[in-house]
Amino acid sequence: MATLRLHHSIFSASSQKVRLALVEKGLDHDSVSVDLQAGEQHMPAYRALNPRGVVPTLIHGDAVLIESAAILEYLDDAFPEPALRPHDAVARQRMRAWVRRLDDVHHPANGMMHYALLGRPALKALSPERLEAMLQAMPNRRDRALRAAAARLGIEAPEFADAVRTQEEMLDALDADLTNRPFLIGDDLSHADLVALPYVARLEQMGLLALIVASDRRHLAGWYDRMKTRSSWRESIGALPANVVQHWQSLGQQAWPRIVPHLQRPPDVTPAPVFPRP
Ligand SMILES: N[C@@H](CCC(=O)N[C@@H](CS)C(=O)NCC(=O)O)C(=O)O
Repeated sequence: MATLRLHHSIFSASSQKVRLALVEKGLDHDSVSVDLQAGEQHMPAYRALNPRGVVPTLIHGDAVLIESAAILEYLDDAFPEPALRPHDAVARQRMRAWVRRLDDVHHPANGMMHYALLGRPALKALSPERLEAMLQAMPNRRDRALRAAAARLGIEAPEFADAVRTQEEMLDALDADLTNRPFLIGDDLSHADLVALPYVARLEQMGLLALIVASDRRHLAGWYDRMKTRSSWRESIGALPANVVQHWQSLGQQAWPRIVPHLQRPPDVTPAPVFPRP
């Protein structure tokens, strides 16, 4: 079998989707880390593989594969077992609708929350010239505008408030679709679960677990617990460095009082502190 080589960042939600799928399908692969903070995604050699300058990129033999959702489809086409797509046409359409929604709507919101809450100190540490050069290197206009708002205004940016509401809507929609079924599209794990998981997990990693486990989102909370028992979780999202996640959680918890006003339905629990108070 031709080698699979994944160019990715362990911190990237889009990369995590592909890593989850590779583990679920039992596919060995080589890993090439792309340091997004250092701007390696914009180096000519990487941009030749992925012209948008984003991770992940999967190389399979001579094939260069970009776009995480299309990569998941490719993996199921090239390696049909175990299947991560339902056979039924309606169920498959529902899966693809979820994947499309998560990519189009919730991926940018996740990025905005990530950079405004967690990435801002690093963005603020850049000189104005370096920041401008980093923004200009981003080929996608929407991504660039969101990153500029995160750098300039952080969680005070109107885009941040919008992103919080967008992710709150995602949690409600996930909870609704998980009512009386173990996975988003029914009895079996599918792309929809693998594409949703990194965004839900990032909220917990931002110290916002209270949003996920709010008592009226118990279907979602149960699904999240079940997803965390899988080896695909342990080998990807669950393996992020603990010190980084603790740092992120403390940043998110500090910001919690300024996040609550943006929520339509604040949870009935407040986030617990990561570190016990003396
Ligand atoms: N639609 C793309 C989105 C990829 C994407 O946005 N990746 C982010 C990380 S999650 C990235 O590489 N960002 C580059 C940057 O921050 O400059 C996919 O699903 O592969």
